[in-house]
Amino acid sequence: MRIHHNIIFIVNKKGRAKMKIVFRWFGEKDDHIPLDYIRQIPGIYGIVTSLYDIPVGEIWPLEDIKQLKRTISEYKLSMEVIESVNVHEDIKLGLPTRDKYIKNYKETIKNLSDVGVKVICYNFMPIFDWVRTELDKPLDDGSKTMFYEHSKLQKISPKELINNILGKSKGFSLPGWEPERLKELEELFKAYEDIDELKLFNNLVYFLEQIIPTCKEYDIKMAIHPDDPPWSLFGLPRIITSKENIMRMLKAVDSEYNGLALCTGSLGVKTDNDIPEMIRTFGGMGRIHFAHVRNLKIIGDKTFYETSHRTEDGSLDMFEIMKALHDIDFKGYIRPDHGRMIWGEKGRPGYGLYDRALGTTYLIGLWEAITKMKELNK
Ligand code: DNO
Repeated sequence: MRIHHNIIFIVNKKGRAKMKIVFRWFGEKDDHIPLDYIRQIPGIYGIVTSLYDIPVGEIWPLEDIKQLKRTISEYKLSMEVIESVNVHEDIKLGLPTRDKYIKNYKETIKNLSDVGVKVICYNFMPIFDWVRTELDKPLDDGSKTMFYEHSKLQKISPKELINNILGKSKGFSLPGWEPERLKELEELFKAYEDIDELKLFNNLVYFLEQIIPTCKEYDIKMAIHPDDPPWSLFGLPRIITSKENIMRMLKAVDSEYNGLALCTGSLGVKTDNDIPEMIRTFGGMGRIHFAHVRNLKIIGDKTFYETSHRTEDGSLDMFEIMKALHDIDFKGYIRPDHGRMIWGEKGRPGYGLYDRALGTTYLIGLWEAITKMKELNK
């Protein structure tokens, strides 16, 4: 009877856990992991993906979106989260041409709503997206992982960083490191010379003020991804790095459609970011629409590597993170995030199958345990 009761507690009418577990996939052409494998991971609800060959700023054609959805649906997986619809640099820079790109962004929102997309993940980081100094650092157990060392970054130029990273990508495209985005590096750095944090923030607010009414009309929630890592790189401003500036951004356009993709790994490398507390605050406001959950080990000042998802392996307490999500009754989308390369897998750095699948089952295990402990303690 008790077991029966607990099952009712954790699943909704359609028999799914309340949080929806999704898995990032890079499309048939560019992902070494078949959808058929992903659907075999216990508890997977859907796929998080993107149209990778549409240049940033252009409208995503409805037919291409439908095709992508058909491919994913064949495996009985949902496609309700897009990561990412990237924001054109002219919008971040606040150039007069931004209005054209914002108009296009709205068209893309409409087209995505047509196939049932519910959340768009995006970021507002100048030039670079996520940054690491090494993609395949060997760990003691023989696995390989991504590593960041700020002192090393300070000694190299942006160009050297790009060569190091793209040279190690094993032929896979890396999200945020699209060559066309990086080819005009010098001009871009010049354009950002007089953009400080406040100007960048104002440009973000301008963008949101324009698009949020469209999101509301088409029922698509925006989820901004925090800056990874959450500090300035090469003198470029970064503005989604802490509880205070995330709150400022949410308040500036105060709509549930203006939300957050809470990424534990991005925010968690700064020790004064209390992730469970952020989850309670922003989740309590109904503004976390998507969560990326992973662990990492801080080994020095602005120096860290990515670990397995397990609490003992890293610096973040995964139980506390999942408990905070549970306490706010999180019903949004959650995905395991970067994993190490294990068992000889050759794949896109951070996005192998095996370690992310292990991460998924670990998160599900924590969720189930928290649910049942709460029931027992009632
Ligand atoms: C890296 C990812 C990011 C993320 C974007 C969202 O692995 O977490 O590239 O997808 O910042 O726009």
